[in-house]
Amino acid sequence: MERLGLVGLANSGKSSLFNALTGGHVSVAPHPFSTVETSVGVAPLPDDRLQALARLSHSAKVVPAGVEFVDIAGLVSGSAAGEGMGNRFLGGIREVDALVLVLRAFHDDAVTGPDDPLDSLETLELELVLADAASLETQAEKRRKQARLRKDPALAAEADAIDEAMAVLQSGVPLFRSELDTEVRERLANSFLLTNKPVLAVVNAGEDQLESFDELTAPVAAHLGTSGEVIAVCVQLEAEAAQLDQAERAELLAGLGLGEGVVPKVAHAAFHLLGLRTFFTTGEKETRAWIFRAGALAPECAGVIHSDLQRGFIRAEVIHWDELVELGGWQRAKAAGRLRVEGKDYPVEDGDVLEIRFNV
Ligand SMILES: Nc1nc2c(ncn2[C@@H]2O[C@H](COP(=O)(O)OP(=O)(O)O)[C@@H](O)[C@H]2O)c(=O)[nH]1
Ligand SMILES: [Mg+2]
Repeated sequence: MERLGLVGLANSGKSSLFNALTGGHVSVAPHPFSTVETSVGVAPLPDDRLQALARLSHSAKVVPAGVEFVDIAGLVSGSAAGEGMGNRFLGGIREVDALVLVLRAFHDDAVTGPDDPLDSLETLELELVLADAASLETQAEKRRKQARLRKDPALAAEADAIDEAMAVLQSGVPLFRSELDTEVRERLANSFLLTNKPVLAVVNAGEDQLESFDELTAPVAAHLGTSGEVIAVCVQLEAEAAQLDQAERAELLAGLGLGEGVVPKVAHAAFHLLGLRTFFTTGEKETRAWIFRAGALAPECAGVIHSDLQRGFIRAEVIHWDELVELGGWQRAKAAGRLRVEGKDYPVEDGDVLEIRFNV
């Protein structure tokens, strides 16, 4: 499953956001290093299309898609130089697919740490930049040596990309905010750099800041430009709401003018950041959302359900979810001749409902 890492300064609200996203129960405390262990949890992706399909099929079960989040300890200013717990624990997020930068805006004298989102972002960027620069330090030379030995131009190109990245990092700029070509950034994939990942910023607002979401996000949005989306969330409130049953939660959040809450928006933004799409399977047993990468072909999508379905893939019967709902169900769609039969080279689209024919 695709994974996002939560990064932020100590006490920015990462563990609280993790709990709000995953309904988990990670210990949350006003202690800079309360999160020593790395936690991984799945955030379900709310999707109205699922409910519509489930009603149609009288499904006994509904299974939403999910994205994984990783919660690690917080950075403090100077982590790269060994302050706090140092930055060792960043290893826990080297291999995630994207980062969520958690930036504190809430004021609370009882909770130490900075509470200006833009300041926090700048400190955070610097620590990540220093961590990346340190991990790249000896790599360009190693690649060049390997390139010579193996006469491999791809390794030489990688060494050049590392040099380019190093120059950017040395100017204090994280790669996600740099002007490096996508091609260069792709060549750095083997280096597992923290700042070479797509980012999404979450500004953690206090309950007394519900009216000022726009003012709180504006400076961060200006700083990130097109490099990343910014969403304001009152994390603590939504983490508490996540512990309630659905009706109580809806009442609490709607009462505060937060609609269904902002956390689902964070999960959706994360999903899009990763270039992911959803297809569905539906029947009496269950209606389920499955995740695939934009552009994936039918057999690969079948493989998301089960490897046998990919191995023995024959064809897929396909219809877009809204057409299926409009026609009133699978049998009616079939009778109306509206189910398409697609082969191995069909690029699945977001919102497709699939039935896979296979033989193993
Ligand atoms: N007042 C207030 N406190 C919060 C808010 N969000 C988090 N906190 C508190 O800040 C402390 C640190 O939160 P935590 O999620 O553990 O931060 P982490 O260190 O980034 O994982 C906890 O005591 C939380 O209750 C908020 O929106 N308002
Ligand atoms: Mg924590």
